[in-house]
Amino acid sequence: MLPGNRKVVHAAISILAVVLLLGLSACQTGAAGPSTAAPAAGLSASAADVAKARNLTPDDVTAALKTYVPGGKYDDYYMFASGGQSGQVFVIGLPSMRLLKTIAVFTPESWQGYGQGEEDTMKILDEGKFKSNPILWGDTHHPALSETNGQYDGQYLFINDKANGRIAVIDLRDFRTKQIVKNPVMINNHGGAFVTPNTDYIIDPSQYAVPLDFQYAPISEYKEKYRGLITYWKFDRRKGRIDTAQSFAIEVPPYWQDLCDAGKLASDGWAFCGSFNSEMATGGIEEGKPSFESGSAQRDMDYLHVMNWKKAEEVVKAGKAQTINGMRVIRLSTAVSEGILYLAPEPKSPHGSDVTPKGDYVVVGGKLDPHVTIFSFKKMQDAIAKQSFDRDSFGVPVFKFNEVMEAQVELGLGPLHTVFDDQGYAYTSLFLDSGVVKWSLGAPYRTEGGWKRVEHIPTQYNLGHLTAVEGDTVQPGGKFVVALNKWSVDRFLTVGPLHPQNLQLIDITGSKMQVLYDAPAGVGEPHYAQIIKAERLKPWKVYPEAGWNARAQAKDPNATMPGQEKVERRGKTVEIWMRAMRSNFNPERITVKKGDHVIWHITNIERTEDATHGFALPGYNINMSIDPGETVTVEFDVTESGVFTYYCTEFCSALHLEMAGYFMVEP
Ligand code: CUK
Ligand code: CUA
Repeated sequence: MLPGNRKVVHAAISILAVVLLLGLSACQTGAAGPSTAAPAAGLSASAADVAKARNLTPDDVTAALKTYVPGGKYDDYYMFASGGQSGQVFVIGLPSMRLLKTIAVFTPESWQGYGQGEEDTMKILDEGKFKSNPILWGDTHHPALSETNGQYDGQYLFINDKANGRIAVIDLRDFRTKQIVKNPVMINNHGGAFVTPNTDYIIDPSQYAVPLDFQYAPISEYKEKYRGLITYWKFDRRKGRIDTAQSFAIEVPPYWQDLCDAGKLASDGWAFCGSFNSEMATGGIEEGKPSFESGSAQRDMDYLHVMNWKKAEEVVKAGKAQTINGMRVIRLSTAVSEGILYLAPEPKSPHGSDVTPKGDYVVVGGKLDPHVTIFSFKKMQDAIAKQSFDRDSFGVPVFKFNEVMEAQVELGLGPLHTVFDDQGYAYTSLFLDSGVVKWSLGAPYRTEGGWKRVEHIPTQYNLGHLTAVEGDTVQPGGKFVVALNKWSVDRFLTVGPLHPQNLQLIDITGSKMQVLYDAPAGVGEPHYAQIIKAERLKPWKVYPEAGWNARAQAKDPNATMPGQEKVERRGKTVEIWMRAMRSNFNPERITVKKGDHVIWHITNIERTEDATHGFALPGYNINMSIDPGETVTVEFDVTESGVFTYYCTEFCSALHLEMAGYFMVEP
């Protein structure tokens, strides 16, 4: 559609909205019956009747008009939301809030055939194992889109697994996971993934301090032996992979490091990570000692970690890091002596650490403080120049709070995370007060009224993160905020004691914020999400050529085109090259012996959009999805004899049920 036409349509919609609203208000005041509500050109005369019959208020109708995306029309934005304990990523369209896809990341997913036998996906999951323990789930928290010059570029998505200290790489050409890296030194993480402005690094801080390298030390040696670790995973954009050999980490004190954000523009080359157990509480509630909950909330201040990662990169290149289990680690003493690590006191169990669009300030929430605290990057630099510090008990320089703090804004109870719009406003989630607070940024963002609370809108309920359109980039997009709520008491039909999470879409364009839509997520707890303009992505509709290997993003050496189908036996190994198309596999009969080893390649030669085939082999825990153009491989030992029927699991044509074959295993 031409932009001009689009404007006309928008204007028409606004007129419709106004007409509808007028009609509705009239109905509600009883001035006019529904049947006399003025019909607008092209609008069914019964629309007002529908609204009345369904008990919709004028606000409901406006919200519906703002979010409804007719079938066949596309959403304007993609939202990538963490899937929490599901270990996956949700792809949601905005403004409709329709769930478009769940990307399988840390957890096997059978529709996509992820981790259900298909070799490459098994290898990806296997990369994420801890020593010899396979790990088949994750606790995803923070998705991070790749950036170029501080703006989302729509190429890659990264996400952390808090539970097991891992980061995954997703390629946004095919929305599939390509790599999982397990931190070789640290068992958990939390504050990742956050990318530097050109995606040189993915920042990944640990959460709960432990001895590095999975060593054992009694908790009585907490201060001496336990540590935090902030890892900088090097991303090789050309290969689309994290390069573990070029990555490094910084050892930090055993405060429980929390969320990070990368500096940008003014603060490019720096990173900021909060923490919340600077008390170094070690728990022991069972022995009558203070619990972690109370022990870690004793001091008035915890520490924002301020790191010069460009300097750290140089120090590593100069060979001053120590390699631990393959990871180059800058030891704490080196980080201090080289001027890599500083701390800024931050009030009361902080959470969130969000850099403003120009990179000049860092906003920190306080779970037990009604304020957000805004730190000035320039003031930090001044303090470093003047060497104006205190020291913590590890000798790390600690800025004087009043010398680096720019402002504090009282917002309400439990401020957590902050995102930004294009008008110089910030939006902060309030966990305890269950709402979003809009507040204004000071100069240079807004010339008048700076650093002031503007407006509060309630959400249902217990809001964790919130996200805004490109709201953590150098150029936020405005328009929408999404509140990612933890609880949804009484919002939806009851589905047992485990309620859905509630994602609420909020319009921020008007003079007052308006909740437009509740989108329950019944598959895991989204923590953070990012919203990107749809036009920034260039995803494939089918793989570039038939015989494509999705992991390598290249032609598969075992691609099997018509006429190339075959079965070969080499000793006890049987290798099959199979072709799939509507509506048959070739070959359709395969005979092996119990005790054989099978290597089975299947190529979907279809070039038609969405002509996906599945492949299920019962009894062997195998299900694959073979997307249009894709070649997949499965390998297994033939442990049971009998007659097995393989079939296509995707209803691909009228004769899809006939897309089947026999796998005969002789005793
Ligand atoms: S944390 Cu979940 S609400 Cu993991 Cu970002 Cu704050
Ligand atoms: Cu192919 Cu069903």
